[in-house]
Amino acid sequence: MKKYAIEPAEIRVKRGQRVQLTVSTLDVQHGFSVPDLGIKEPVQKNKPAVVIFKADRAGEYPVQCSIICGSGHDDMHAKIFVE
Ligand SMILES: [Cu+2]
Repeated sequence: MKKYAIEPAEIRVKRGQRVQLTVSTLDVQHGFSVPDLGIKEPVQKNKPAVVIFKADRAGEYPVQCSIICGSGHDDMHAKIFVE
């Protein structure tokens, strides 16, 4: 994560599979949030967040930044595709 983007913008995973993501920030603190999966983890500089989840339903899950990080905060989006 960085001001103001989440990369990669598309993450594809398999339904029913345990997924582990390591999320880091290139600048300030951000928050890795996937509301539909119940994920909300602060991501601090030099302290990557490890997020583990399993999605049982196929579909698109929006990812956003949950910590106000500046003027472009609302532009921080990505999507998890569960296939
Ligand atoms: Cu942010």
